Amino acid sequence: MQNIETVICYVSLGSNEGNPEENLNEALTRLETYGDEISLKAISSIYLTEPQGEIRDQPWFANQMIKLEIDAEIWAAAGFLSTCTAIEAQLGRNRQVPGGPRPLDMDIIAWGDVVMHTDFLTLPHPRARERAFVLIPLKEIAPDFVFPDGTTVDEALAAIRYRLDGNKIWQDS
Ligand code: PH2
Ligand code: MG
Ligand code: MG
Repeated sequence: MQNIETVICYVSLGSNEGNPEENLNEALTRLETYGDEISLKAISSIYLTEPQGEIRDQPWFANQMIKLEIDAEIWAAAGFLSTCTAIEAQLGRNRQVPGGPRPLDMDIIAWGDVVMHTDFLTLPHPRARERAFVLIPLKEIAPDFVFPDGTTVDEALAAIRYRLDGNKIWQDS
């Protein structure tokens, strides 16, 4: 029997324009129906999160983490990234305001334990471990997740200041 090489990939979904929950569900549907080479293994709850980064004055985000198993003989991380970019565009994303409101953002957080840095893709995601809106949904579906340098999700969360109340996340930083 053929031994198919697969890779486990974590993708953070975010939306704060249009109907955020509908946009996240639409992204999941598009991934689920993409083809045999992508299989959805786990889906976190949706969290409502305070905007982080340069632009704080924008609507709160709906954020979610998903775990995918991907046929690594077909896909390299860069190829899968262009699939994510295509789905973002299908949901109406235009890149006119960097860091501004968007109907859908899909960020590859980790691709197996690959560590890479190029102009268009850095793995693991360079800001993942500073962001409660990434770490808390990640912890929900992968409590034992460890970054390639050995940092656990709990250690990353212990290093930042955040507040979690039900499905709401605030972060002081
Ligand atoms: N994404 C950003 C910038 N800031 N803040 C929250 N809470 N959630 C996001 O997904 C997010 C953000 C850029 O991609
Ligand atoms: Mg992002
Ligand atoms: Mg992005």
